[in-house]
Amino acid sequence: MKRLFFALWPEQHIRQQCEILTDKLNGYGKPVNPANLHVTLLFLGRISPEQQAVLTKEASQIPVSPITLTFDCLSFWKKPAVLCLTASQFDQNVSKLNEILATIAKQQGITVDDRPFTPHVTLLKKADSVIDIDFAPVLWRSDGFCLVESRSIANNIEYRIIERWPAN
Ligand code: 2AM
Repeated sequence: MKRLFFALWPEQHIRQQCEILTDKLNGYGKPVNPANLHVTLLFLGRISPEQQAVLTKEASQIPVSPITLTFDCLSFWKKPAVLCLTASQFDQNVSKLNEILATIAKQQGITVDDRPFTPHVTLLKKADSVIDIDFAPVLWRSDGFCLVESRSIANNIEYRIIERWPAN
């Protein structure tokens, strides 16, 4: 069994922009390792090899359009205690992709988060307050999506891309 999720993975310059912003937030929480920055499309949880094989096959058949997200807000989410980048408006292609992936996952008996999908990039964990700073919006262009494995190694979280599907 592997702990898996679907995600948008940033190009290097987007990762760097997020990293610069995270540095500005120094002292407000625990920064996410820059190598781990991403937009979760759908969290799957523990998945068997059989489920993974079906998910991979189905995902490869999804028509994928390029996605552009403008992350122009910093949001503090009290319950998970995170500070993340969010978008005041966003490309409906990303919501469509989330919906299709959720449908595929449910067909495999996987329980998925049914709350409305909000694309975001978690920058700080263990955050405890709203932060009001000026920053240049992060333009996140994505030419595809990935299936990613999450592993806990010596108290650190490590993500490994298992498969990538480019936009058509
Ligand atoms: P995030 O997207 O808000 O940062 C891998 O664990 C990723 O899936 C994390 O980035 C995490 O949060 C997201 N995620 C969504 N739901 C989750 C859950 N129930 N448990 C763990 N991670 C979850």
